[in-house]
Amino acid sequence: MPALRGPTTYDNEPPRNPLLKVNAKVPFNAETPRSALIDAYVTSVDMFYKRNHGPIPVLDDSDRYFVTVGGLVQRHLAISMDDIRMLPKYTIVATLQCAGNRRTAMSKKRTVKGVGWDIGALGNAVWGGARLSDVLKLAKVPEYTAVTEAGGRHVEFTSVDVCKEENGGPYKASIPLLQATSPEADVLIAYEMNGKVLSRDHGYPLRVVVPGTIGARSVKWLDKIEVNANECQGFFMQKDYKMFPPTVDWDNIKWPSRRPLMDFPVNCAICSLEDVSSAEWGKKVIIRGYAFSGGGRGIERVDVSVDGGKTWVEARRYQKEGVPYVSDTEDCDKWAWVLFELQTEIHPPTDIIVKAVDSAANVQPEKVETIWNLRGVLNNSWHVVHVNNAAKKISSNL
Ligand SMILES: Nc1nc2c(c(=O)[nH]1)N[C@H]1C(S)=C(S)[C@@H](COP(=O)(O)O)O[C@H]1N2
Ligand SMILES: [Mo]
Repeated sequence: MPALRGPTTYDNEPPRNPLLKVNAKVPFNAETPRSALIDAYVTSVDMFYKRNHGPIPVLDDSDRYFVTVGGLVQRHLAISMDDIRMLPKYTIVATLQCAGNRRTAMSKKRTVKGVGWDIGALGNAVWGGARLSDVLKLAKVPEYTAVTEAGGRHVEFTSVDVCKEENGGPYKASIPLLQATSPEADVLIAYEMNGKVLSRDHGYPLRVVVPGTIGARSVKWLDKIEVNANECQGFFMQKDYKMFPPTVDWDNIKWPSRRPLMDFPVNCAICSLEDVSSAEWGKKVIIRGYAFSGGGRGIERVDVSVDGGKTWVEARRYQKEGVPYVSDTEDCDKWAWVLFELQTEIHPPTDIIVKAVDSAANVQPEKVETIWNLRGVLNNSWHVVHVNNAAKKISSNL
């Protein structure tokens, strides 16, 4: 069966919500505006960020659509949508985040390469589908396999869309086989988002969802699953989405010296206020935002300062409306963000700062310059909103 290939032109893009903040038109890259991020615990599909590297494929889920499973496994197969739907269905609440989230703030320190993103290149959704571990069992790879008899250690996902970084080839990525075959890692071959059939922008008819891991590994418009000896050699694994120290720039970069990014670090951001706001002395404001950590590590606490970092108070936070976050209970959405809230008086001019601590006691770095990297990935420095004194501003204008 010939591999499906997506279009090479942008004539057939799906309709999109005009309220999204568009960062690049082609390929289409858009994020959720700050205030809309905290509208709900589960992000609506149309306001969910969209991160593409090529034109959106035009596919249907009829019997012409198959995903092949092959490589270093005992049994090779082609699975249809019906086959996938016949496997036990799981739904997980998981936050998907682009590694480039908050890149714009990093680029203000020193230029970085990549699409600019404010704080909205993430969203929280209810994903429904089959577990990758169940799909791999059909290929005779048992649960909790780190290496197959034939020496397979990585699971590579190849998509249908084509992108220029792959010289017109398909987008692809891989994850370790052990993660793929561990049921509790919750890696899904998803066909639903928020209870509805996946939309074209988000990978219809099938996408991978690798919770707790950078968005780049959750391959959309799935075409092929392959168990290989080595990790994927594609552009997005080997020449992108890696982290370098601030001393490395384009003239001294050595791509093979670093591993592909996987888990997220702890991060949080204020969504209820714009970067520079103004308020009167003594005004009460509501500080709301999201906090999230990778690898299934929960959020332990979110600290807020309204005096530029001199004193801190803990925000009230919730995993689901009314359900406090407890990392080891059944109803805990361990892959999902936490929303936080604090109502307090502020005395401008001042900086409002947030920083989170995750369940492994990881903290966020204070300054973005200490984690600056040439690709502008994983900016998880303290998030700061500057508030001017509204009264003073008005009088100085008189
Ligand atoms: N096939 C394919 N899968 C892909 C991409 C892509 O361009 N093509 N982008 C990746 C990146 S970098 C991210 S952050 C997420 C974005 O998923 P979303 O558009 O559903 O929010 O998809 C990932 N999967
Ligand atoms: Mo991404």
